[in-house]
Order: sequence, then C-alpha cells, then structure tokens
Amino acid sequence: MAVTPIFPPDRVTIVGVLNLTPDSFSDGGRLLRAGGAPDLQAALDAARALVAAGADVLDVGGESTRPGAAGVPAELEIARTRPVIEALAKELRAPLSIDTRKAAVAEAALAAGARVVNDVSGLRHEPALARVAAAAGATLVLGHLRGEPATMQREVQFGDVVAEVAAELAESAAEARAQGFRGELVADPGIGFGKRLAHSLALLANVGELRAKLGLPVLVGPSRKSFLGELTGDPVDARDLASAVACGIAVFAGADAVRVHDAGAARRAVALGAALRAARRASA
Ligand code: HH2
Repeated sequence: MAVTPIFPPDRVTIVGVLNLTPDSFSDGGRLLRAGGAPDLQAALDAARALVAAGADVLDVGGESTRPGAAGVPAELEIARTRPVIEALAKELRAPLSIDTRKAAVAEAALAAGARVVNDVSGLRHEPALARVAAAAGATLVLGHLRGEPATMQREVQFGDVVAEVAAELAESAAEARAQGFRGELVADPGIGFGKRLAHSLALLANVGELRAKLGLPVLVGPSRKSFLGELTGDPVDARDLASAVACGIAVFAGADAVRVHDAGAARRAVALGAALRAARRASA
C-alpha cells in the first residue's frame, strides 16, 4: 500500500517551529518552565496557534543550532521534547517532526508519535539516525551543514555554492540509502548554516536548480535568520515580514516546503509564490 507523503509534490508544505530550548536565537525559553522542564500547556497552545495559522507539520526541537550554540546531551534533548511530542500526538492531527542530529533523540520522539526526523547535519553528525528513521517508517529531512553549529560560521568557503551544496546533499541522501532508508526524503540547503549572506541568497534564488539536481523535494528555512537582518536592518524579533517574503520568493523559485515561526504570514506569501509559479508554467 502506498504511504501518503507528508511533503506531497502538488502543494507547498508549511512547517511550523516549536522550540523547547532556553537559547534558540529568536524564540528561546518561551515554552520552558523556570526549572527548564517543558511547559506542556504553553507548548500545546503554541502548537494549536501554528496549525490554526496554516502550519501543516510541527517541528519540535530541544537543542539550538544557532551559530556558536553549544550542543546539549541527548538525555536533556529527550527530556525537553518527548513529553511535548506525546501530548501533541494525542491532541493534534498535524504530523510532528523532531529537529535533532541524534539517533537516540529521534528514536524517543518517533516512539512518542513523531513522523518526521529533521536532521540539520544531513547525517554527518550521526549516520545511524537514518536507520532509526527507516525502522519507524518516518520521513527524513536532510539539511546541509559543514562542521558543527558551534564553529560553522568561522571558515565559510564556497566556489559555486549551489553546485557544492547539491553535491553534499546528494552524499547525505546516498548515506541515508546506504543505511537502509527507503522512505520519503526531503533536502534542505541549510540557510544560514555555515553560509554568508551571498550564499543564503544564491541558495534561495536557485532552489529550483537544487531541486532538479537532487530529484528530491526541497525545504527551506530562512525564518528570522541573520541574513535577513543584514539586508533589512531588522532585529530578530521584527523579521517575520522579510521571512514571509523570502518564503514566497523561494516557493516561486521552486521550493516545496518552508520552515517558519510565523505560519500565518508564511501561508499568505506561499500562496502568492505558488500561484505565480503555476502562472509562469502555464504561460511558458
Ligand atoms: N533552521 C534552524 C533549525 N532547524 N531545520 C531545517 N530543516 N532547516 C532550517 O533552516 C533550520 C532547521 C534554526 O532555526 P531555529 O530553530 O529558529 O533556531 P535554533 O536553532 O536557535 O533553535
């Protein structure tokens, strides 16, 4: 029996961000109690608001991967994310995603009801993550990241950024298959992950080329990232307009999915980007 994809080819998927971290760059600490445990009611309210605003998938994270962030042990990531995934899986129909680079965290989240594993390291941190996703029949999102979040902005060097990111994502996809993964794969160029402004812009503008090179659906995550601040001068808490515009343009350029904090703004921008993309095809 064919399994319904979570990222279907005929519509743009909006992934809403639910960070259960004290230190995420734009929304850290919002969903944790004073002692550091997740605030289940706050998380449920935030999840419902994201879905009501247009999110199709909710991406739950327990470790910040912002530039310079120190990693946290798997046990702490699990303590932050598992209870929330359990509670959300009971209450909501939207598929849940776990944003982690670690197999143990993915395993706990999948057992609690998650259906997507979002690995910003593209299996470079722990290749065994693909085996865990395969065993659970989960969808796997492979991100592009050279090195570790703690050091990724120190030495950023690309010649042809689109070609190099495509080649390295193809290696991640090959690794997934070598680990026995046969399910739904999604690629993500890792906007802001070891990239400078020009790299993030080139990847967003040429996402259609990336998609064609890989033969995979492509998710992009420009939301609130520093390249938007560099362009607009907006501080991190005022970047939702620029984030939505970036999403709309990325969809026009070929993106299949966007990962955002403000799902309502993104939904509107994505509707426009998708309509323009369809119109361009229709008149070509
Ligand atoms: N960006 C972040 C985290 N996870 N996953 C994918 N697939 N693509 C992305 O671009 C991406 C991601 C970073 O954003 P955020 O979760 O807001 O911040 P932090 O890592 O500080 O928690």
